[in-house]
Amino acid sequence: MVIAAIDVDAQQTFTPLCPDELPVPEGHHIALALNQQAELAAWRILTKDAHPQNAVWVVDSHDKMFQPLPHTNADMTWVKHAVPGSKGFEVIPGLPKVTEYDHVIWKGIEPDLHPYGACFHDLEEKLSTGLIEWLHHKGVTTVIIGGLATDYCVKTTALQLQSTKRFKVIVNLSACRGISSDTIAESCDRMRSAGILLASNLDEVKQL
Ligand code: VGL
Repeated sequence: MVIAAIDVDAQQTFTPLCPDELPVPEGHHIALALNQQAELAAWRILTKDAHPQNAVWVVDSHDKMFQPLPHTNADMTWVKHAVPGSKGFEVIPGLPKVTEYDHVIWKGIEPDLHPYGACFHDLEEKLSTGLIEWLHHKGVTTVIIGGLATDYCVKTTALQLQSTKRFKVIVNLSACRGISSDTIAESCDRMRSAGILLASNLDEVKQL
């Protein structure tokens, strides 16, 4: 068994440390759980949102979010977040430096793309980021996923990896936080029915 641990978008933009961006309640409290799951793994991967501030999906206030953007490769509007060079782009306190990871994926760098999953640059899932190929090349058999947010990028990354049928995919919920309890519950149902293993804590991860 070769395990990889993936820290999905564990960035300050998705925490209360950046209230004007996309704060996920308690998003800054997952560093310890991410570090602990990484101890089980041979490889540790970080994914980071990296968005230009003038992306096509950017709106200037939170109440204009979630508006559909038809005919684009961004499904809806969001406020500016995870702009390289800003505080929100940085990983949450307590995580290793970027250079200490074995592999890093930056996503959403193009102004007209807003992917959620870490495996593809586009929503149609045609342009691989290389993550699936990297894991395969390293002989990875099991991936343990944590990060932000459970109901968006964690869910989509887990579903993309699961659909390859190449890996056992475990989502460690103690190392994740999500935006709202309704969408977290829906996301968990969706992941479970896709065959993804959901663990509520590290002990459960070890038993899977
Ligand atoms: C995310 C909403 C918008 C995430 C990214 O990382 O889960 N959520 N952009």
